[in-house]
Formats: sequence, C-alpha cells, structure tokens
Amino acid sequence: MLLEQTQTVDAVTAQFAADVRAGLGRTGQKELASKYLYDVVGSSLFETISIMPEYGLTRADERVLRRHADDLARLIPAPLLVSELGSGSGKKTRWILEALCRREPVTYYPIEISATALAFCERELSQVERVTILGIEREYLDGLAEVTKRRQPGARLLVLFLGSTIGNFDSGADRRFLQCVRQTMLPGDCLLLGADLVKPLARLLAAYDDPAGVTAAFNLNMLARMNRELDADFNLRQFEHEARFNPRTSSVEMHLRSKKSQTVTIPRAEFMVHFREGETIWTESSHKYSLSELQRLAADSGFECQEQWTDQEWQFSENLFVATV
Ligand code: AVJ
Repeated sequence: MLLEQTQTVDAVTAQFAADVRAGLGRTGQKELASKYLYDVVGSSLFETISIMPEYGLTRADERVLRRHADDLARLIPAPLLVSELGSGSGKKTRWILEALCRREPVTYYPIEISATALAFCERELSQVERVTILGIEREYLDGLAEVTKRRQPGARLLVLFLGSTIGNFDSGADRRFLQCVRQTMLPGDCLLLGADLVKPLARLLAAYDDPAGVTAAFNLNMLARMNRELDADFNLRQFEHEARFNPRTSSVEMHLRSKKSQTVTIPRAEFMVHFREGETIWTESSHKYSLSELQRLAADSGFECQEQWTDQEWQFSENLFVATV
C-alpha cells in the first residue's frame, strides 16, 4: 500500500533539468548527483551489479544481516516501528523483519523515491507473516518525518539504512545527514547502518569496473537518462566509464570520460555543454569506512555505536547505533 507521494513526474523532471544545468555548468569538475543513476533502467542494472562475482558488497550485507538478525531482535525491545531508507529490492530486509515479527507484529515503512522499487519491495516482503507494509514515496528525511508522525507513544523506532548508501554522501555530508536523521528520532531509537569497509585496491576497483561491463552500463545510463527525459543528444559511444580510488577521501569514484572534444545539447534543460577530450563527469563516490571511523560517526551525530557485525569474506559492516539523550 502506498501511503505518501509528493512530486509529480513533471516536478521530478524539472528538478532533474535544474540539477543537470548546475552540475554540468560548473567551471571545474562537472558532476551529477548519484541519485539520478537510479531510474527504472539504472535500478535494474544495479540489481544486476549486485549479483556480479566482482561486486561482493550486497551479498556481504545480506550474509551479515541473515547471520545476526536474531541478535538484533534481542538487542532492540518491542514494541517497534521499522522504517527503511531506500527499500531497494527488499531482499535483505526480509531477514530482519522475519526475526522481529516472530515476537510481535511489525509495521514497516519503506521510504523510496522510486515507485518501481517500492512496488518490488512490497511484493518481496508481503510474504513475511505479521508485517504491515506502508510505502512512502519521498526523499529520506521527508519520509522519516512522516513516519514519526505515525508513531504511537512508547513505541521505539528502528531505522534501517543498508547497503552502504551512506558511502555515497560527500565527506562530511554523511555526518550531517545522520544528524538530521537523529533529529527525527527519540533517545533509545535505533539506526542499523550498513557500511562497506576499506579493502585491497585491486578488489575495490574490480568491484566498480566489472569485465562484463554492467557497471559501465549503469554509469552510462546517466547519459541515456538525459537523452530520454531531457531530449539530450549524448552519444554514449563517445563516453567511457571510469572507476578510480581517491585515497584522500577513501572513496571509489565513478566518472564518465569524454573520449573527444564535443558539444552536447540538452533542450529540456535549455542548455548546451562542451566537453574537452578526457574531461569527466563525476557521477558517484562510494566511501570505504574503517570500524573506528564508524564509531566516531555515531558519536558525532548523537548516537552510541552499540554493535558492529562484520563479514569475513568481504569486508563489510552492519552497525547498530542507539540514539543517546
Ligand atoms: C548502492 C550505493 C551501495 O556505492 O557500491 C554499485 C552503487 N555504484 N556500483 C555502491 C554502485 C557502482 C552502490 N550502492
């Protein structure tokens, strides 16, 4: 069931056009926000990335959640309201909801900007017994505000932010975002944060540049999306995918590199943009954390890091943050 919807398709496109104009109109490094990678095409390409052998992140996330779902249920007393930032496929949430619903019925509020992803998640999770799913089609913080309005006195809120989406925030922005999340919460409320960890360089780069080219297609879809939604004339063959590690920020960056000097028109953004040969559009950063950095992140945003569960096969962490007074 869809509970809340905000923007019309037109408003979303207008925002996209404005962000494209701003991001590609910059004098320095051109950039586009990574959230625009996830239209219907991009979301299904990401689902494919998550089953590629080189991309161990999603499987590690699932393994840790599956292994520690009962521990989590033991650590967080009922009654409970569960909300998730970005529902994704809903697959890994299943283990958590099953563990929680064994003791009492749970209402689950997935918050997602993609209606397609919401529908997918609802289909996947409606099989869990004793769960009520109320989807919220909004940006994360707006969605959370909506959830807290529905909270009964005495009920505790568990917010799930899985899959290392936190890593996509610019450095410093992760902390500011969690501070905003914390402001919607009460002391004792919990945040389960999935975060990918630093690991050997070769492994990292392979994960973001798989030889079958799925990640490249995922990245190039950003250009295809501008062609579809903004009538742009990007020639996808004149750009290439690039994954690089930035040691200064401990992030894997995705870029789209212009193979030649070229000009592209984007009519619905009323904009024309020139690319020098070799110039790139920065489309995503994926920060790789250390465990101590995550503990600091908790403290800096009004939480105490109560547990850190990790995977041995692929360095990944699930962090239980409890809101402090
Ligand atoms: C979905 C944000 C976790 O940063 O690893 C996968 C997205 N980008 N391959 C990540 C992504 C390139 C992914 N997250």
